[in-house]
Amino acid sequence: MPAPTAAELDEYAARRARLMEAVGADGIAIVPAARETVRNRDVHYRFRQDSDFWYLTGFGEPDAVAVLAPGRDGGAFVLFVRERNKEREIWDGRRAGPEGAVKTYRADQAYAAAELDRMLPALLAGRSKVFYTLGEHPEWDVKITACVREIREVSRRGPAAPTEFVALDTSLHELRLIKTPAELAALRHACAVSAQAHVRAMRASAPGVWEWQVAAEIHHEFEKHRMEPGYGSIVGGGDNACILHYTENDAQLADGDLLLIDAGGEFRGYTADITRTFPVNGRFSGPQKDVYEVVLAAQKAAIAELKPGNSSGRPHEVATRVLTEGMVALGLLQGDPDELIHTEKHRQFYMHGTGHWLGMDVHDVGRYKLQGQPRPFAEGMVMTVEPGLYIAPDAPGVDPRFRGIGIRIEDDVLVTAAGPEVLTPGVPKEVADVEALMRG
Ligand SMILES: [Mn+2]
Repeated sequence: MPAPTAAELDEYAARRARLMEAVGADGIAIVPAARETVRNRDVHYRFRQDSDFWYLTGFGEPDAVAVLAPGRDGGAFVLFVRERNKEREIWDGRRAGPEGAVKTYRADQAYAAAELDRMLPALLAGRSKVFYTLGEHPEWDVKITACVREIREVSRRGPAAPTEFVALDTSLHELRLIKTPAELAALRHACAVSAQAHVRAMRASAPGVWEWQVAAEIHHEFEKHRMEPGYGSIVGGGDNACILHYTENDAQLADGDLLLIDAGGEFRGYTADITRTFPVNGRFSGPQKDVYEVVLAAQKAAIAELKPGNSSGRPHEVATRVLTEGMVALGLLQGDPDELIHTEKHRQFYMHGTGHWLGMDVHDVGRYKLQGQPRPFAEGMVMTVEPGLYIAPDAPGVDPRFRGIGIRIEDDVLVTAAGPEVLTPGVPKEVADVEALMRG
């Protein structure tokens, strides 16, 4: 994880201040960092910081905990971090230690992580609400709940014990849902490089090439820009495009097949999420083009709905409607589109949603519904728009020409006062533009 810039550190401080407004003087927020995960024997997976923790601190080490205690004597922002250790640092790399946490990361106070157990009772005492998401960090769940129980037992004599655990969904995750200009700058960069990676993948694709070789082109483009995949890249040729989360990427591309690529790079914590589907040999067949144009029309209609005040349920409604009308026109379904949607017949070929929030997590945080209704869009929200049609190779009662065609088109869209802004226009999606790119 890159060291934070001064501007980023200012931004993290502003985010903490905003979160503390929501937490209030009688509350406390506890946000653990990610832990390292064993890959095999004594090797770890590449470390990725927890998004909530990163959002608030910019601190890139595992096994830390951030505590935000508004009004606390000695300072509201307390970081618990790994201690410095000459021997370990020679093997595993530098550590900031408590001193670095204060100096570099602007903690008011910082302690060794091992001190948290000892200090937790004093931090929690007198706070009625604990903003902490139970169930995500089993180790901390045990410690924190045990500590609350302990305070309750002695609270007849001492300060009041917390009475409420509050998930971070309604506070921190609502902040993360609305992207700041700094977040959008990072996301725009992630989107631009990811679009470039898709262009490169289109150019590298041809009959006989292997899916993993195409994936390598994409990942090379990411790494050249100090990025990494924000999620497992999907590179699925032919029938594999009909497997929604296909990540084996181990088949050879065949002449006449389509290739579906769903891949996005992460830049300074923000990931793009782009899908394109194109012909391996550079030319759409008639049936491929027919299905593709339906998906593209659905995607454009859905994107147009991302306006402030519009229901965030609209893109899916609109996409489903256009796709279902298209399925009827192509003869994939028979009947009245409204009735087909009502009875969910469209789900045979379109079985997923049309989009999700996007940000530090590819399926980003933020509630989709308020009071049981899809929430309205607001400026600064970013959502993917990704309709598709998937006609299984053994789909019953389907014209054989359509069998095995899987198509998804996905862009990342920012809600602005002026309307939807597509952040990923750098990779073509019109039939003529895709074919021209692959000819060139
Ligand atoms: Mn997506």
